[in-house]
Amino acid sequence: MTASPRPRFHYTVHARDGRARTGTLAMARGDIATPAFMPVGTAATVKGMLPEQVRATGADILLGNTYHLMLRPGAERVAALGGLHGFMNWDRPILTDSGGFQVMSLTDLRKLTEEGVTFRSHLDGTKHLLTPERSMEIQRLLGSDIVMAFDECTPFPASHDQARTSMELSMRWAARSRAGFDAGGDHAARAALFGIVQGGVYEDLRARSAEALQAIGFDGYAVGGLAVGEGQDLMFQTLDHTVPHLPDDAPRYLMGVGKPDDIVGAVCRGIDMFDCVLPTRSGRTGQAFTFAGPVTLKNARHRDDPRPLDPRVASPAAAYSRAYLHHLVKAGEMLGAILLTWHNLAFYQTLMAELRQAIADNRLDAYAEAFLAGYRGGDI
Ligand code: PRF
Repeated sequence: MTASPRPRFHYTVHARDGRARTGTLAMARGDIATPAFMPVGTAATVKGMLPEQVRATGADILLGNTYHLMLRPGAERVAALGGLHGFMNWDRPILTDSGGFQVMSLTDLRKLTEEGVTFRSHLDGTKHLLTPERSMEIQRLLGSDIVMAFDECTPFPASHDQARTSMELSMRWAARSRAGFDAGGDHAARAALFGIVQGGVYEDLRARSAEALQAIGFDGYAVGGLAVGEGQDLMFQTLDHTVPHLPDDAPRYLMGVGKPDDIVGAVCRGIDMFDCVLPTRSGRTGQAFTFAGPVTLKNARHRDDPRPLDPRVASPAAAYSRAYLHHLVKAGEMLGAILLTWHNLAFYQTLMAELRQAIADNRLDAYAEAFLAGYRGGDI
């Protein structure tokens, strides 16, 4: 008997609780347990962590960025070196963002046309053009497992008219992304393509965007254009009216979210995948996430505290006192950033595992309520 080959992309829902689901996304490079949190590895590294250490926190998949990697070290160079997986020594799935969002948030002097976005590099000022076709080519050269369509993240606030024009452009770019991805030969046969719903906070536009994407057909559906300043209430409202327009049998990904309480609320509203720089970036700036809320380690109150950060979170940081972590952060020691990054990634993965279990046990509402009470009312 030969082992059956792994699927290109197969999503199985194991259990449901309200709108939430827990499942397995099976891909050629491995399984992804959902709801999933994807650590961000923008520059072909999750800052401060070895890939096997990131894996040990429970991560099944990483996020990489078209924008950063096209500028440095260059997509063609990564391809010549065997792709992003070999380059960074991570053999499990990688999802890559398509670049438009990063162009808009990291560069000035950019120009948006029907064709795509012209911009100057934030590194050296060189001029570049990113189009749906080039974004698909770069993500193919990187060897991405989950490719994101090229979109415009509509800024907040935006009038209905602005949000409609922007969403319609993203939908035309989604069709060009589909065609560009499908022309990718071998890579298209191994990888998956996700569409991105836009439409600002407007219910009719979100519904039209979700329908336009399904008419094109994607493996998964992302909700973009949220966590851009609208606030949690409006983000949750927008999810409440967007998720019902998405197919039930495909994974749903909320891009760039978020804080632990954002994730819990979005899982309750039917989201399956997340990414955010928060655990890694906060780790480098001395902030730790715990089930009793965030802890700012620079604060003098931790100077003599012998307790570890959080008894529920297993990571090498658990061997150290808050007093020691406070000292490392105050002294600007590298180890402080490493330990806090590790702890934060372990915290996020512990939260995801607990959410998956709560859905499987049909007690998600009670779990979410207890989580929020602890997280918002915590004594730290
Ligand atoms: N589009 C893309 N990437 C993103 C976003 C988006 O709207 C967001 C919005 N939160 C984060 N990352 N392509």
